[in-house]
Amino acid sequence: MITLYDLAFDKDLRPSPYCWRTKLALKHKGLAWRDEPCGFGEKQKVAFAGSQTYPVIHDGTTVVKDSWAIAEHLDAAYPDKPLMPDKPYARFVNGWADTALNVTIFPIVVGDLVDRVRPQDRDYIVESRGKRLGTTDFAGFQSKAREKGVATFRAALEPARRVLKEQPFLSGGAPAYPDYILLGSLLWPRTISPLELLDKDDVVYGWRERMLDLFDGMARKAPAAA
Ligand SMILES: N[C@@H](CCC(=O)N[C@@H](CS)C(=O)NCC(=O)O)C(=O)O
Repeated sequence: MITLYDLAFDKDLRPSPYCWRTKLALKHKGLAWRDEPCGFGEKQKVAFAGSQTYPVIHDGTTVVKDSWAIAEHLDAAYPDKPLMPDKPYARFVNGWADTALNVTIFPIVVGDLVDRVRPQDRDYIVESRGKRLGTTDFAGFQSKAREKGVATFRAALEPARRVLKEQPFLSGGAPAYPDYILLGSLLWPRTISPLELLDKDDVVYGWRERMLDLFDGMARKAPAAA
């Protein structure tokens, strides 16, 4: 049985875009897992993997940290239903989401995110994210960032839009890891912020609807921010 160490917020919200990649990849493979929710202050739970971040999986005797390494492991260990039939394309989407997309999401939801961490993780998140932003006025920072940030985020989605105008999923006629990467990024704000980031007319909105329906609506049913 696989154990997944997944980042948990207050009220058991599960926002981590990287953990979402792994959960969707496991579902794609039809694999069941044991869920181990972990707070920011519970890194001792993943110390056995030498990791400071989530996700981590324990699969039999194999320990894997980092969502990309986990996807590679799953394709090697469970070759049916490949996650990455076109690995260079998947690697490109992974890098695009990490460096061009997630960075545009963080400033526009950081206040909502800080409000929803577990109470025992609040000091850690205030200190670590405060250092990153140069302020602990997260609400003020978020409000200022939204003035231009939503448009910046939507512009960053343009590469996906161009693909989704031609085909129903980033991976073609059916979803695969590139789609799970992008959905993970969009589930992050959906889980911790009431802000709707997508316009209903956006082709990405329609794609997200199809993705939310996958696996018996797993992502749609996941607790989201009120
Ligand atoms: N490259 C890593 C990134 C993982 C990552 O940054 N996870 C965040 C949650 S979204 C984390 O665990 N952060 C811990 C912290 O900030 O202390 C991956 O793809 O798994």
